[in-house]
Amino acid sequence: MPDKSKETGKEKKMPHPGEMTICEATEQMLVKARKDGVETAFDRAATMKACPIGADSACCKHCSMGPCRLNAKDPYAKVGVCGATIDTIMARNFARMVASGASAHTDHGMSMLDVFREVVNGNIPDYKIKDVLKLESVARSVGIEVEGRTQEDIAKELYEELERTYTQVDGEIPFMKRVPAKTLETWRKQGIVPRGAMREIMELMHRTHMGVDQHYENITRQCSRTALSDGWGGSMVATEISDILFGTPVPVAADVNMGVLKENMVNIIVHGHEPNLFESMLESVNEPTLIQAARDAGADGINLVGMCCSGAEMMSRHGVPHAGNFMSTEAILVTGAVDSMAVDVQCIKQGLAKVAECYGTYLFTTNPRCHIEGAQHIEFHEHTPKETTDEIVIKSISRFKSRKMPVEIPQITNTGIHGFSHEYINYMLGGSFRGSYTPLNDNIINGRIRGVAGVVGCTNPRVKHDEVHVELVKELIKNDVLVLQTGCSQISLAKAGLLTPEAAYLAGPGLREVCETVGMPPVLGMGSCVDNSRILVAAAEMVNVGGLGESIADLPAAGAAPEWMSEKAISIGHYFVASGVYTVFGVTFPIVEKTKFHDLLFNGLEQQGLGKWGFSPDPREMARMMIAHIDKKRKELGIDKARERVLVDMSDRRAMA
Ligand code: SF4
Ligand code: MSK
Repeated sequence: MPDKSKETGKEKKMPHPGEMTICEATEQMLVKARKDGVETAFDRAATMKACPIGADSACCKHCSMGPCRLNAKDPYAKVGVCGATIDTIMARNFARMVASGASAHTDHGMSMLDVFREVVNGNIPDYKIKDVLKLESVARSVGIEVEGRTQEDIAKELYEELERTYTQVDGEIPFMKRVPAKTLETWRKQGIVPRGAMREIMELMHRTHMGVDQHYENITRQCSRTALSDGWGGSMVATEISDILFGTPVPVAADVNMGVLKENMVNIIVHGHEPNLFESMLESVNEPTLIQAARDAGADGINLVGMCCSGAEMMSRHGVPHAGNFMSTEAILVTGAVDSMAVDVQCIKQGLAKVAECYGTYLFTTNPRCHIEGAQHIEFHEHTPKETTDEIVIKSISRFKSRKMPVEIPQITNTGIHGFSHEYINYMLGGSFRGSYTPLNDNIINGRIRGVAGVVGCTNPRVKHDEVHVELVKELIKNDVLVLQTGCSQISLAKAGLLTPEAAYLAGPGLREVCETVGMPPVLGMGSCVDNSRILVAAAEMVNVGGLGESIADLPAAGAAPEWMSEKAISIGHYFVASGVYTVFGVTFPIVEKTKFHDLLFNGLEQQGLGKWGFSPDPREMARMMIAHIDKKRKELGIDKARERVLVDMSDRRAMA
């Protein structure tokens, strides 16, 4: 590709793709893209320097008296034209990232709830309630009586109840019933229990308008309330309703990486976040008439593949192969083997349109919220889902027939086990009669497992793709920390081969023993980025089972998003922090150090009984910080010295009597 830095007269050597990613398939395609003269986000990140003032969040453009730029090196030297201080400006910018991220998850969850209502009312014959047990357990968890009632009755009441998550203007959202009592008590004391997601997001946008909330502590409170309405609201509803409609994941072997594309098949990729489109596409590619049409076109069949988060969800539920995470979505089109990519919402790079055009691949947008200039829009209607997906399959077959570009598919595939829902972990550890988290807590108490870490989030071309995720997770499991994963991070580790039971050999002796006994990987993949709510439910369950404190903040646990890039990631990070979890981000942290707002996020919130933020771009340092926190919590719980579980025998029982 042309080196733009030369055009502008500034000499800047473009790094070799091998310096930009550890994913060999992505590297191979980036090399090919350069040969083909095709530009990707990796190239743009290398030539476009990030704005340092924006990176520090030291600028404000909330009104036309500005934009105002403050000096990150001397943050209290200046204020904005209106007098806004660096703390106000940073808190407002940070809060707006949370508002945007939370609204993405909330709107996704609301779409799922719309589908649920229409299915329950019998208006979408193509979908039905697949998981009745999950329907009942979610209903029970929000206080709905299920005994002796019809499925339809329960579902209707559950819809009414969960709608409050979004529309309620006062009171507490339904899933507050799942929060451990002491955590909830802290939130009530702080005034951060969410009323309804729409209200919280609206209020946060209002408060961050010019001339409204100008105290960073008060802005942060509403920021926490909004983030909690995402994690325990919008995201949790999205996960639970998707499980009810399409099935709760159980472990399944699935292939990951670009080798899942097949040269002699019609390759269709679905990329985005909402499972509806993908579920319907799965039906369409199994339609005998369409399979025959593909054969008539000379193909061996139709190959459906996922990417990004809806891909992670479909892989977890159905074992659909997954071609790669966020930073591989342009690179995969360079194979020339993709006949179409259908997208819905979130993390869809506009750059895909240009790359797709270069390789004659169809790029279909399907959601009314997401059109892209240069892409074909075929709207997906929930009431007639197969009309859209059938049309996409037919167009993909026509592209296969007229493929002009040479095809080059990196022959790399990694098989792993995915689909560890909270419900399955419960069953896996305790069996069907004694399903519970007790064995997990016991193994944490006796020290075999040092603690639990959630490693999640995006990939980002500002760091070496996949490397920070992989190095961090390897370091954590080596130190006996069990890792839970979602989203693009899960795909990074799957490509590194760590989502297999055999990867236990990389774990410390305690974690390794537990993994070998249960037959589980040391890294458990739980699904997409909205499925981070599964980690919240697991954390609540660990508290409820007992022995590890009374609130989520007491748990020997930590979280990380080592290669984050999206506003959704900031919302996720903040709902984990507000829930009581120490959460470490990599790449960059969008505020200025040595300011009052920084101190509040990195220390003050913990003193209020919540969690706290941490930052390091270095995976080993990140692991050290997380492990130190886990050890601190173990000490506070009095379990810092490894203890074997004492088995109670008959003489002990007699002594107790
Ligand atoms: Fe500047 Fe204040 Fe306007 Fe922001 S709100 S742009 S700090 S004058
Ligand atoms: S897709 S939000 S890049 S995880 Fe959920 Fe991946 Fe991050 Fe998007």
